[in-house]
Parts: sequence; C-alpha cells; structure tokens
Amino acid sequence: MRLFIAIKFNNEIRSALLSMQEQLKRTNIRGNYTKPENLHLTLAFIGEYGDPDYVLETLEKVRFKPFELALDGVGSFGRLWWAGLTASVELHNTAAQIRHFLADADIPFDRKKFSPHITLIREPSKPTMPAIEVPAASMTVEEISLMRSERGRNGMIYTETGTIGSV
Ligand code: 2AM
Repeated sequence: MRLFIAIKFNNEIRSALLSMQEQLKRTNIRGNYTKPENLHLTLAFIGEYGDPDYVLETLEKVRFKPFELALDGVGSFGRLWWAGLTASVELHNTAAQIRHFLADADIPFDRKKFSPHITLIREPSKPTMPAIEVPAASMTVEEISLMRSERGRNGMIYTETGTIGSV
C-alpha cells in the first residue's frame, strides 16, 4: 500500500484553501483540483510499504509540542500550484524527526528536501498563476496522521490509518 505522513487541516484552513481554489476557478482555470477532503500537508512520503503498524510504532518516537500553522502565500513547482505556510521551526523540526526515525527504522521514504506546500491544483490549464488573495487562516497542530493513498474510480482516496499526538 502507498503510505505518507501528513497534517490534516481544521475547517479554517480548509475553507481558506477552498476559497483560493474558487478564485482560480473564477479566472477560468481548469485542471486537476485537489478535492476538499484530500487537502493536507505532507511531511514525508513513504510510497509502497506493507507494514503500516511498524510505521506507526516508529512514529511514536517523535516528540512535538503543539505548534501553529498559518497559510502564507502561493507558489508553483512547474505545473503544480500550491499554497504555502509561514516559516515554522517546529514544523521543520517535526518533519526532521519523522525522517530521522524512518531512516533509523529502515523504512524507505522520499529523501527530497522538505518543502512544505499544499497542492491546490495539478496540470492547470494556464501556464502562470493569476494573483489570488490568501485568506488569513491558522491552526494548532496537535496530531500527525499516517495516511494511505489508493487510486479510486474518481481520483485518489486518502484514508487515515493512524495518528500520533503532541506531548
Ligand atoms: P504533492 O502534492 O506535491 O504531489 C500523496 O501523494 C502526498 O504525498 C502528496 O501530498 C504528494 O505531494 C506527496 N508526495 C511527496 N513526495 C511524493 C512522491 N515522491 N510521490 C508521490 N507523492 C509524493
């Protein structure tokens, strides 16, 4: 099964992201919009791996205090447009711990540098993003989720298969 580790959002951040997608839609941009229930922030992408229990057991070693996440700005990686977050030492520290413990446990994961982003749309029908307003939105992160990803009939289906909590 395909696994990744992510932060799920509160309603405030989710609504702000939906408003950003709506603004893109209003400027007639078509493409593969991330479905509301699929919006998340990935901390580590594991990919195909058969033992979610072992991953959760490994994640239990991570220690993080509740920390703030706030939306800030937008950007693109080629034909993927994303919403960004304010710089956060705690976020980076938590992602670094996760990656450290995964490596220590010999669980494979994508080693690309962590660049926090929330994918709003893939394959947009225009080459450059129009200016959109980023609504103020924030949350306190108290939980991190192990997610499973499957290809459904109508796109990807992400299911939470376990969580770890803050200390
Ligand atoms: P993306 O939104 O930038 O594609 C599920 O696929 C989640 O894992 C997405 O948030 C995706 O980020 C992220 N991810 C990170 N590395 C990935 C990889 N190598 N392959 C697929 N998804 C990856």
